[in-house]
Amino acid sequence: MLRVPRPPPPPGPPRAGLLPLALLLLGGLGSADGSEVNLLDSRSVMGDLGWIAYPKNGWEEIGEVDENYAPIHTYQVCRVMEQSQNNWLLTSWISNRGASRIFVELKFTLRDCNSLPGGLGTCKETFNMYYFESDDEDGRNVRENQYIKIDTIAADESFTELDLGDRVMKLNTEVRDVGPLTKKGFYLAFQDVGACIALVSVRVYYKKCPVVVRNLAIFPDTITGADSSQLLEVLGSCVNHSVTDEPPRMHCSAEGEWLVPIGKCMCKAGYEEKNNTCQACRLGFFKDSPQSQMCTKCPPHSYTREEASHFCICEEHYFRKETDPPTMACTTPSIITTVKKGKVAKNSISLSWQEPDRPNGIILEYEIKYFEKDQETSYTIIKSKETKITADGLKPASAYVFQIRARTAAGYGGFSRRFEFETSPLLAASSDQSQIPIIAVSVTVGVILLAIVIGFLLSGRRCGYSKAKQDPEEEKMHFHNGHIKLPGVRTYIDPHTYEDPNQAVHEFAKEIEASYISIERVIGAGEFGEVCSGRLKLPGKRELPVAIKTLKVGYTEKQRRDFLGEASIMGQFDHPNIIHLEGVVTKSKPVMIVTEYMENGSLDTFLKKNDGQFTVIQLVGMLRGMASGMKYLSDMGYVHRDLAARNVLINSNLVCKVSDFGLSRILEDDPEAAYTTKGGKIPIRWTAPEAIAFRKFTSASDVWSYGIVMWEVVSYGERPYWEMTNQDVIKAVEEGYRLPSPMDCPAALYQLMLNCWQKDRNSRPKFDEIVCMLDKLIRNPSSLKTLVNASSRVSNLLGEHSPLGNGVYRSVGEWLEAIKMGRYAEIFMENGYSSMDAVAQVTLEDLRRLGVTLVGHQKKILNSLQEMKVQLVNGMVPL
Ligand code: ACK
Repeated sequence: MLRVPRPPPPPGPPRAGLLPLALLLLGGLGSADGSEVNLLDSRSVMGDLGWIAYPKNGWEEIGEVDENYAPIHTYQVCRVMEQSQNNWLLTSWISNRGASRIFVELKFTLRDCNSLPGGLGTCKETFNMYYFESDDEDGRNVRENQYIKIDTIAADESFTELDLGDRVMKLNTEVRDVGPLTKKGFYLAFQDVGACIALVSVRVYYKKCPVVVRNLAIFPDTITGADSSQLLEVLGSCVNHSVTDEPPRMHCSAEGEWLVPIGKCMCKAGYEEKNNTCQACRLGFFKDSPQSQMCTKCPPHSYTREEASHFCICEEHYFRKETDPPTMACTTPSIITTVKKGKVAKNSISLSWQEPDRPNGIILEYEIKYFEKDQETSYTIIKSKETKITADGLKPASAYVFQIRARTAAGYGGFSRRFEFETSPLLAASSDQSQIPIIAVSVTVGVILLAIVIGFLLSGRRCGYSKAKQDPEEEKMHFHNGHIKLPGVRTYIDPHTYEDPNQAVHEFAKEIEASYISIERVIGAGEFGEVCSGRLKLPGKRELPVAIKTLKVGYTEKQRRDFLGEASIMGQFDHPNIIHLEGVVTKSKPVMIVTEYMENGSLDTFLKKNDGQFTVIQLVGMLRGMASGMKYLSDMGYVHRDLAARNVLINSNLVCKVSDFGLSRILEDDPEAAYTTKGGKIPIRWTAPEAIAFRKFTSASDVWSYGIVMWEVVSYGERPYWEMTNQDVIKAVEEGYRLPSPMDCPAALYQLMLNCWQKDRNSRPKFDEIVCMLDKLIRNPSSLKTLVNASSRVSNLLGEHSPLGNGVYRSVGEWLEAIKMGRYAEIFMENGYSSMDAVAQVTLEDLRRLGVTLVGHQKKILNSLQEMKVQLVNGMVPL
């Protein structure tokens, strides 16, 4: 607000009206800050102030208005030349609004007496301020001596005539406090005793500590205490959705400042602190108690239905015990708590347990893990549908640790606590008889061993395979360092059955610290990132060359899952012809899968590079290794689906190992992942017709693929079906055509290939039979000397006596009929051409001799034979 400047003062006796008001403004008039509450501010009163001045010739109000015509309430008095001045100015009643200590801020100018010519005798440079307390407005007319003096007010700066001329003047500001006040209000009075004063503004206020939220408690506006050193203790009240055991406190100082907070409120369950308020936990988050700081994400298998949740509800079929903290994941069945020891023998312990109280769905099976005490890295898992098992094959007088968990449709529950039981001692008899049982045991063990060896040899000779006798309700797997150890009924566990893929990877793969790995060079590109070679040095182990598959940066969660899925599969296998997983790096980036290093890389490339370089026995050795690895996988119940030479690795000793256990292929089982012909996920040339047609992937379809790999090996990496399109391959195979024998292929091997490609998958050999057959060939190398030669290839082509005896043209008559030359059938038969084998040798001379004299007929017959030969040479053999 800009005030209208007054004109310069006229000469003559000085009057307070000579004040340079414009300058007053420059000095600033001040205002209440946040902790001051005005009770009166003369500058902001628009109408009459209602103040009383007496005697009449004392204080006078200057009738100025500002540019907005608002009155400027300035009182002045300047009776400096006269004796005995006693001029009073009384304010109107001022309510103290409950404050017991108030402040009065005066802004005024005061004339320097020395600058007054001749006025020195009577001129004063101070004035007095008084107050009088009253509960109402009727108390103003009391006697002067009833007013209580607050102070004599002197000016810090007084002005002279010169200042007036220069229009330079400083405004004085003086503040006095008054208290304690005991009534509802008061008057102020200003007494002039002969000074030249202009009272520009009077502001009366009290101080308060303003409302504040501290430690989640609201502390209200608090008027400071009556005493200037008093601290008022104030109780806070908790903000919405917060609680406390003991109300928090703070202290309000006389200056209107909050000091020394004590105690705090906490956001109640379901709410968390944000910007001094308590906000509801979002959906999917919870906070179980005021003591918890923040809302946390619902643990696995739980959710919230509403905001501000105290806990998360378990998903259907998932469960959390009442005694479990709400931060605990919901699991499937509740945990088995009671396990009882049954019969204990030297080598076995029988156990039984109670079904969990709340199995949370039908229990499909129990998994019993046990190991010799302190030997946890080597453990056995038995699966049982009953609530009892007998663990056998144990050591006498040894302690074993058992843990049991249940599985429902929703997955596995947690393992029970550990139960420890001991087998009986080996010798129960007294010491003097001890030799007898030892001898007896030795003899028995000897006999058993002999029986095992004989049994093994016999079974080897028969090329047979028999699973260990076992309770059909039980499955048993042995693990060592996380790897399945001994044969028996072994089962591959699909990582998809794990709700949390990370759990699967950590169950089957060892976590390796990245610092133990040194990467040397990039050796190729994998589906998810680069493949490198390097070295692995685990503490206390010797350094190993390794291959390192990396997951490229910027991967999606699904890619990470699929990438590590391979490790979860590979980690379950332990076989010399299956690529061995050393471990994974998941705790740092890049995520890596570390496997044994195979010096010669992938088999297809290796064979192409070394065309014709190996003996047949070496090739059969490679095939035998792969068959053995595949037998292991099929025994585990694992179907590879992508067996091909490119997915087999070969090391410097020419040992072949099956590799590539990517998860994505298995996703084909997902009805959503439809089979596509456009370079889709099914490797057509290697895949059995039933797998292509209706996705019947089995170990028998792996056998088909194995036959194709045999063909790739013997042909040193030739591409199956050459450049034929996938569609043509599907059609030809459906119509019964098969790949021809590679050049110089031992007949026995080609026979085996054809067997693998039987349309009826049940007629295909099993991997154990393949291993057996290849072993026989290796033991008897001369059996590999008979090669499939051109004529036998034609013989195969023509069917009747083909290795499978199942040709397209089942008789000479049928063939001749097919080419409309049926009239010669009899002559052919009469002349000894009764089989397609024999017909395959027919020449033009033979035809003439047979009486086929028409050149057109000769051509037709010979062309048909030639066509079949060309088909053969081009690769297709009709079965
Ligand atoms: O034919 P390669 O040299 O053999 O090129 C591929 C490449 O990485 C991409 O897969 C090679 N490779 C994969 N795993 C291994 C391994 N364990 N040892 C050696 N080379 C490997 C493969």
